[in-house]
Amino acid sequence: MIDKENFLLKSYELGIIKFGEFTLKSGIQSPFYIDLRPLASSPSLLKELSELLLEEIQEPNYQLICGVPYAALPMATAMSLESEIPLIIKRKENKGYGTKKMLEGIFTVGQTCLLVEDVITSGKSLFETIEEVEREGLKVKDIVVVLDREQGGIELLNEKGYKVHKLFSIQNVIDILYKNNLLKEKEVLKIKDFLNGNSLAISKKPRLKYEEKKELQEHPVAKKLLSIAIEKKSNLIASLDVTQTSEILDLAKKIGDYVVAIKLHTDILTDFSVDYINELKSIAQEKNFLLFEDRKFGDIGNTQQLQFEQGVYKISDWADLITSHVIAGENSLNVFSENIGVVTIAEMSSKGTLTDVTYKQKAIQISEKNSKVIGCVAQSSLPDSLLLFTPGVNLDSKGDSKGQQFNTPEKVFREYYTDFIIVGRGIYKSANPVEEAQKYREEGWRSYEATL
Ligand code: 5BU
Repeated sequence: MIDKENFLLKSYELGIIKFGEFTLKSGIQSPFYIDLRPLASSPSLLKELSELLLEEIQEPNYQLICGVPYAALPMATAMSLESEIPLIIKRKENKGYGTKKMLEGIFTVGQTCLLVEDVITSGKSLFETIEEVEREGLKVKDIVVVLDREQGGIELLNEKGYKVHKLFSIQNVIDILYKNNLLKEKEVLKIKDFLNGNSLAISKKPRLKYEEKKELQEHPVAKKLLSIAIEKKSNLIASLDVTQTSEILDLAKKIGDYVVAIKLHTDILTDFSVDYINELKSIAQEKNFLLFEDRKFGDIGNTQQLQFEQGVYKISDWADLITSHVIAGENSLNVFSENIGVVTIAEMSSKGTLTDVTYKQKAIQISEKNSKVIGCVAQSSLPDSLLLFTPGVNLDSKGDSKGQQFNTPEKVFREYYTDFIIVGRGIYKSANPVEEAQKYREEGWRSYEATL
């Protein structure tokens, strides 16, 4: 058996995939470019490839092999030699003289033909080949492709009843290259953004407006948060990481008009009380902002439930939004109540965080599946269905001595298409928190509008 990963790594050395900025035939800007033709320059790799492709079809049921011109022709030839199943050749254009045949080779009506394709994107060239082959009275059941760009082609073919077998998807390729240190995390993120249809600078696709996001969201807290953003022209969440309830109440009154939510770490308070929470709730109501408890749950479901509902703080009684890690797996999120918006932590802002690309992808998968989750904390873009909350935002500092890394509002909107900026010390530590809150609100809104 040939090792697929090993095959890919050897092929990569031939330059079959390049990373950078490329304009595809369709005019789309892509962060990678694939050309499998150089494989034919290595007979040993071409032979390995043919064996891998033949192995993909567990129950061979074909009497002919045909490659989609041109890149798959040597592959189909090698498969024919390997399997001793005859090859037929599809012309790209007819000869213009003689027989005008589009298929060359010896075959009889009713035979089944395996199609071979190098890279599948929309499936257009495959559909053309299928049409020609079927017009000659042959049947197509199985199709084998080396690489799926994951842009919908396979689904279209499946819908029409063709069975598509793929050796690699672009995600597989990226994961393998990343694992082998051949791609940097930043490049991986760029490519995954592109594949998520969420590409930023790369495709120049405009971001969704808050109004459009509101339509996409089912959760009432997400809708409410977006409504406040639209109404106040603000995407600012102030993180009031102070230790006295009086400081929070004072700041909340002063800056409440400029924020969509106030984020809290209730467990750092030295004088928590139910009266304090009631007062904060009434300020929130009056000033129209939500209460966001940054509890970062990270335990098994049963413990999280106790931490959420019990103890001194009884978070479930008053929070509109909470943060939770997904480290304990998807079921650990089931304990939060329906009326609270869960924001999962997909990626942290601190230097050396363990939330790498793979972790983030898995966190997104869990978050997308769970109806209680309205979005994620992250430092890069997310699928449109999730709201993006970005902490580590400061206009005057690049970081602190304890690992925090700061970006400007402008950068996180331009590069990640964030939805909400979370600002802590930039506001509560400043000499004039009201002025700063106004400044971050304006800067955040201006940066959001610039990306539309
Ligand atoms: P700062 O003072 O602006 O650094 O405060 C940032 C806040 O966001 C603070 O409450 C952190 O606990 C919180 N935070 C963060 O900074 N980075 C993260 O990745 C996550 C939360 Br998750």
